[in-house]
Amino acid sequence: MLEGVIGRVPELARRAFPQVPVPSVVARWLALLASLAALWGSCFGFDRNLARDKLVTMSSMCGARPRNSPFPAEPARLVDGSKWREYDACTATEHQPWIAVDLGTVQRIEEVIVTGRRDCCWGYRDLPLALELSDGAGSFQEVARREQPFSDREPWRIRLPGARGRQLRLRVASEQAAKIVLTEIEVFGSRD
Ligand SMILES: [Ca+2]
Repeated sequence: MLEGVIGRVPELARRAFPQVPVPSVVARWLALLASLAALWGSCFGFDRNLARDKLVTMSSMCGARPRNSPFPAEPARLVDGSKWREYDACTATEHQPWIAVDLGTVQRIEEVIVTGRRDCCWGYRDLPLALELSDGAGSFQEVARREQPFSDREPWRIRLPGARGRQLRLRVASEQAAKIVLTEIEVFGSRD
């Protein structure tokens, strides 16, 4: 985020003061500063998707294949960074289905973004959806709950300042038969 703000300063300056040229040496220094900010962020793990390519487990799998994808729906596609398919993984219809992501170690978590399916059926048999955290050694604790439908265009964004955890689990907290259909799960924070 910091990189993007700093990197846009020359452009914003030109828009605000079109008659005043931004010296190239200033632009170079700002670009260098943006690079250092990016390096600093990557070193400390800020603004990084901690869930990318991590282990995903599910209570069951639906066995379906999205219409616009040559690949079957499968757990690993929920953390592949891709959101162009109709959906990437789905559970069977069952009692309280769940999908979990193991970050490998306990991490500081700032935000979780859950991207829903693209094609249809938002909120159909997948609500209320609970987000739960675990340190990997104990039980899961619920930290957020979604009662309203969400999709690929309007994902579920959960701010969790100060949260820590190793495993995240999405579970339908309903006594009715349910299923979860998602496209991507992203977790932003930093390593301890
Ligand atoms: Ca995906």
